[in-house]
Amino acid sequence: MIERTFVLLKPDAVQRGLMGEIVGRLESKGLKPVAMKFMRLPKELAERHYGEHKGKIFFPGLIEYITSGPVLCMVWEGENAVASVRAMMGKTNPQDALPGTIRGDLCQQTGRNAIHGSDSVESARREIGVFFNDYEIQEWKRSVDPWLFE
Ligand code: D4T
Repeated sequence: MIERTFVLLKPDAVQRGLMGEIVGRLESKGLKPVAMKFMRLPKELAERHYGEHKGKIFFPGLIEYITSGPVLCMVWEGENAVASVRAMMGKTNPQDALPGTIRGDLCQQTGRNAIHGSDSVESARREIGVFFNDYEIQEWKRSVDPWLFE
């Protein structure tokens, strides 16, 4: 099933110069970028995005970190894109993330885990709606698609 997922490269990924590496992995997988935006998250947006964690001990630090510098917000499309990107990211705690995953290969701690990806098709739809207007999402044909999709 072709799906879309919302992906956000966190301030640590930007500061560490890992945007190219991570975007490269998603491209190499054959996922198609349909939206990208480099921005600094306003506090309200960050708090809304992580609303489910409000009240937890790590919430204030999480909001401070995620709003501390620019992030790269993206929408990627492909076969089973939500689960596919989650698998490529690896477990939330980089110490539990397997080698070969983004967090397993590139990160040290949960509080600096480089990437967010939607955890369900439903949250992908919600997050894409929060971060992007319709005109910022590109429907485009890619000439290699017949070599990725039969
Ligand atoms: P995100 O949402 O950033 O893609 O992460 P995950 O989906 O993999 O994990 P999550 O929602 O459980 O955590 C959200 C965010 O909070 C940070 N965090 C989490 C933290 O700093 N300390 C913690 O103990 C936990 C559980 C990291 C990711």
